[in-house]
Order: sequence, then C-alpha cells, then structure tokens
Amino acid sequence: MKNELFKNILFSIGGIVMIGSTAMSCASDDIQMHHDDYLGSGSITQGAATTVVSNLFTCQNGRSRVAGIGEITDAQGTVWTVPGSNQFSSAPKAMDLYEQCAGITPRNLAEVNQDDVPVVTVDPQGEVITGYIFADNYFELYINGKLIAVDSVPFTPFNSSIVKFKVSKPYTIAVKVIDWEENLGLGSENNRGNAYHAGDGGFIASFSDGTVTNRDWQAQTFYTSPILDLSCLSEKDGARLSTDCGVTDEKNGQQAYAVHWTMADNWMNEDFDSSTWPQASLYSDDEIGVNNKKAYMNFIEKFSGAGASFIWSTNVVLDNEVLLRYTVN
Ligand SMILES: [Ca+2]
Ligand SMILES: [Ca+2]
Ligand SMILES: [Ca+2]
Repeated sequence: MKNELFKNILFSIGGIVMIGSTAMSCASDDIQMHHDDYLGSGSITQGAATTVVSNLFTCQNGRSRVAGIGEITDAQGTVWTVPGSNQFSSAPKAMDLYEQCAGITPRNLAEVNQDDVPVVTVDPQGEVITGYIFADNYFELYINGKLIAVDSVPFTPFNSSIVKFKVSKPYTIAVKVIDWEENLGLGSENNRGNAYHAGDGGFIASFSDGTVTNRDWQAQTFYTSPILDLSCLSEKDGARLSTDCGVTDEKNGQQAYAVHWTMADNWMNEDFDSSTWPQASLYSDDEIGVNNKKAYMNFIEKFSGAGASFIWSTNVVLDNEVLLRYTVN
C-alpha cells in the first residue's frame, strides 16, 4: 500500500511525525494515536453524532426506519452534518413511481399516469425528458445546477420516483445520494442481528433521451463510516478509498470513526470542475439486493432492463454520502 509506505517514511523521519501530530491537536492521547494513522485529505470524527432532527419521515401505511439528522464536531472545531446535509424538509418531492407508505403501489409502468408528472423548466426552448430513479436510500437531483426534486422517502421503505424536466443539450445531471443511517455519525443500522451493521447504498436511473447510469458518470465520496482503523484508508488519483477497511459489530460500533470531506457550494453547477473526481463504480442488481423490492422490480425495464447499472463510489457499504455527475451531450 502506498499509504503504508508513506507512513514508514514518516516514522523514519521523526521531525515530520511531530509536525503532523501538532497540527492534529486531538482531544485525547488515545484518539491522537489513532489520528496519526490517517494521512488523507478528510476530517476525522469518532463516536456518535448529536441528533438535531429526530426523524424526517413517518410511514402512514407500514414500517420505516427512523431517518434522523445529526451533527458531530471534529478536532478542528468544524461541525459536520450526518448522514449528509439535505433539503428533504424544504425541497419539492419527486413524484412516486412506487411508495407504499402513501399507498402508491402500481404493478407496472402501465398503471402509472405519467401525464401527471410535473415538468420542471430548465430551458424554456428545451426538450421534455422523463427520468426513472431508484436510490438506496435518498437522492437530490439537479439539472444544470437547478434542483429538480428530492426523494420522497429518506431511508426506508424502498421507493422509486419519476421526474420530468425541460432542457436543451448539452446538460449536466448532478445527484447527491445518501445511504441513510440509524446510528448517526457511526454509519450503521440495526440489521441482520447486528446493532451496528454497515448498510449499503446504490443509485440507478434511466432517462427518456437514452441516458443511463453507467461507468461514464463520476462519483466522489464525502462521508465514510464506520471505520475501525484509520490506517485502512488511502487515496489514489482523486479516489477516497476504503476498500481495505473492515466492518463493525456490537463490541466496537459505538467507537467507530468517520471521515468527512467539504463539498464545494457549486458542485451541482454545469461549470463546476469535477475533472479530479473518479469514475463511478458499477454494482449489479444482486449486489444491491433489489430482487425482492417491488419499487424496483415492477419497473425493471426502466432500470437494469434499460441498460442502466447501479452506481456509487468504490465502496457501496462504507461511503454514505456521494456526489454524482454526468454531462449529456
Ligand atoms: Ca428513498
Ligand atoms: Ca453505509
Ligand atoms: Ca442503505
């Protein structure tokens, strides 16, 4: 590992190690020791966040996981919002293809009245494009920097959405996706018999002009958790890598670290320079586990059946807040 090599070089030159330690100024000796293992560009927090919104969504017709928002402060005093800053409470919600809490459960696309979908105008002279979207768990969709709609269900149950917008080519699609969490700041949920199970993400979409999610999209990571040992993290060619990291269990889930990166205010705009962002990683329907989800399967011809792939960063389990970009020419 490049990271390991760099660390060994640092240990061999004591002065540099001391400079690194001073700059980190951690709260306790124990945390400082672990922070020294981290040589990346993110900011580190450890442990649970403070809940600032207890729950964004209650299911009227079934069960849903609690979708809270938390804040946690790093050693430099920067406050981070987990699992990610979002506009769920204020933004227009995307129309539902399938949303069982609202009793919207069509068996197929023919049962959806697509004429009812509101058209958001980006370019008055443009073409009307229809988009079909499924996110694990939450998305916010921008076209040329304009917010089109946000997911109507932040966490669970799994839902799917349909959007329409009027735009002229070329245009830029930018999406914030969040793999939501129950244990705020700890990147985990109670699942499969483990109170600190690291859930996974995933995003898939197709558009009526033939655009689909694939490896030509870009995906950059802004929040990674749970991390037990910071030395498992590395960075290469702009990618924030956690593929060598393990997962949490009941014994260590509360002590997990998280890594946070600052987002540019204009990340969704057409002229934002995302040239350093990595290409998206692809995931199959089986890997994301959608074969038993009607919100996906009832419209599969608009998802993998349309040639779209699930996309995310390099780690669909530990990376919980990811930004996606793609320009349609
Ligand atoms: Ca959702
Ligand atoms: Ca996750
Ligand atoms: Ca998830």
